[in-house]
Amino acid sequence: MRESRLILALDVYDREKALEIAERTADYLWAIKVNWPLITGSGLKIITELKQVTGLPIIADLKLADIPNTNRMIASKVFEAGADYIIVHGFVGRDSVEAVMGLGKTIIVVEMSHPGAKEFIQPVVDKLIELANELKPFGVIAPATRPERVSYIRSKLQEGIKILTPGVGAQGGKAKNAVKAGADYVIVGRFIYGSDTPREAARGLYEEISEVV
Ligand code: NUP
Repeated sequence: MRESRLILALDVYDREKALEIAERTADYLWAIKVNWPLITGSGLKIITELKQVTGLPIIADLKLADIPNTNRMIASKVFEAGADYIIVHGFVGRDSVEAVMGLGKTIIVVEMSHPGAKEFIQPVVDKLIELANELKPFGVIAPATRPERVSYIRSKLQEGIKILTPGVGAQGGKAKNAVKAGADYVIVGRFIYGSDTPREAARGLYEEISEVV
């Protein structure tokens, strides 16, 4: 089986439900992304449990956007819990991002997938790409809802920095189009965890992506 490029966004509150969906879908995933809904619902220890149950890398999508000291304090607990990657906002400035990068593998948001991203984030995307090119994080977040923006970001981003794209399924984006535009990984939540058959939903996406890579 080809290495997966699919990341499950496990945005449920409930611990048991999260573990069950993770176990069912793990075969088709590259990683599992946890966000505030699951952390506020089940506690930080869910990161450790998900790792134990699936053996997959865990991405903590906290979109940290604070001063360096606070970012560092939060990130150190999250890495201690077993997270392999953490997502941070770039717009707060280089020092806040660097504080996190010193602790573990980091993913910087350069453009978000929702319509509101056009208001404040899209206009500064070039600066955020520049920041990423200088700091060389593991990856950046770009919108699967706007494949043309993924292509643009890919054209400006240094080789080797991965592009992770949320916005497939519930937000209207297509996995195939995001990958064709240059995404290395596709992040999918509701389309998988909201399905009656999450394993089948994950398998379908895995196969769709495999057709274009
Ligand atoms: O720009 C972003 N868009 C986005 O949807 C950055 C994100 N991190 N996300 C997250 O990806 C969002 O918070 C959710 O966890 C996931 C997408 O979920 P869904 O729309 O596939 O259900």
